[in-house]
Amino acid sequence: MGIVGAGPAGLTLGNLLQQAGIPCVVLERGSREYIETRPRAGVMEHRAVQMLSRHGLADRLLQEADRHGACEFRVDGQAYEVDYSSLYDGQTHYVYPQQEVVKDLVAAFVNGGGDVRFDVQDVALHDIESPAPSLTWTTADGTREKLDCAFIAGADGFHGVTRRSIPPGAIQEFSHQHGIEWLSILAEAPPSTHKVIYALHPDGFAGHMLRSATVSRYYLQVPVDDTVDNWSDERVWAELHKRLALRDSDWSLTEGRIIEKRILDMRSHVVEPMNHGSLYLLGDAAHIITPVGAKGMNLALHDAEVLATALTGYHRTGDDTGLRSYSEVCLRRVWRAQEFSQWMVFMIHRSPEPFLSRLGQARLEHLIGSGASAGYFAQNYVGP
Ligand code: RFL
Repeated sequence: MGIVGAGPAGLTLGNLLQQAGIPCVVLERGSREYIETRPRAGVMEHRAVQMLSRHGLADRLLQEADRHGACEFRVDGQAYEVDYSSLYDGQTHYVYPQQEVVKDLVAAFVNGGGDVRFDVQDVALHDIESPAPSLTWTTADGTREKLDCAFIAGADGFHGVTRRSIPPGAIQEFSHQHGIEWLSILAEAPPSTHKVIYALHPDGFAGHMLRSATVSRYYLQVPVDDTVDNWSDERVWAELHKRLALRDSDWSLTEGRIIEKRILDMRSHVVEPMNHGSLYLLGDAAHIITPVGAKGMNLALHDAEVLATALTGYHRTGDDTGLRSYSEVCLRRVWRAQEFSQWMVFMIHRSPEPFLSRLGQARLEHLIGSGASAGYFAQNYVGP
């Protein structure tokens, strides 16, 4: 098995295959240090954590992660809490930075004898429509190497090489630009809240996400085509203070050193089917979703589990039922997550079209005021 990409998807797959005794090699463009320090996600669904735990991959996570069962919507300076855990069997999110997930997965894989090649360049896929595909790449010292495999897993993210190796027309690509842009900010600041905050403000959405005791993530909706250069640290904090402010409350936002600022492309993209010949795509290589609802890494982990189960079944008995249904099983969850994310995007952003803006407001009022709507939110937010 050749796996391209050592992100959460590729490394989870690698670990599960290794545990099943299926030999695999993971090819990663970055260094080990790069992947272990790349901050991205932080919110994990309970099912994803249970899956990692079943495979002995969540020991540190279970010790260190915070658990969250409520979030807060702020509208016109008023706070509304939604206790989604109590609405969904007591299930909670786990807050654990993605780079820590990656660190744990690399350690488990390498300590178990796993083969990861870091710093590889120019990965190329060959004969993916045959039962004997291969991968070639250039090592850090310039040597070209080759791996013959039975299957290739494309876990190299949205901009990777594997999806682009599929001939045009063999897969269908669904893409949607949400017409919204966020500035994503990571700061060395302790969280100013115990729960995620979604603030709706006339100047645009603002979010306060939790990552760790010393680092927090924030989001600001910014005009489409805005650039990071327009956002000095002072302007970022001023805007966050303004949009997150509460009336009649002594709540305040704690500032810290900003360590990352980037514009987020609020785009969704899904590939159907998620396999072609001997190539199976997983995680962001097959689908991306807006960060609203915190689903991307969770979907990546689900894909990895489904693919590992299918490959293990095939390896043990020659039964390819799991491989044939891989794409369908994953896509059902992917589309459900896309629908939920879109539902939330619509609710927490004010549209330039006044009618749509009022519909979004009505959706939020329904969520805050109705048990049925809150139940839908809870189930999809914490993970179906
Ligand atoms: P990754 O993590 O992008 O890993 C792909 C790996 O492949 C390598 N690679 C290559 N290697 C070899 N050859 C090539 N040609 C290669 N091209 C790329 C890369 O170096 C990398 O190591 O994909 P994967 O594994 O599918 O994981 C997906 C997640 O990273 C992603 O969905 C999440 O980060 C999305 N996301 C969130 N997901 C959640 O579930 N919960 C969250 O709270 C959450 N918050 C977020 C997020 C994404 C964000 N950004 C940056 C878009 C917050 C943010 C700000």
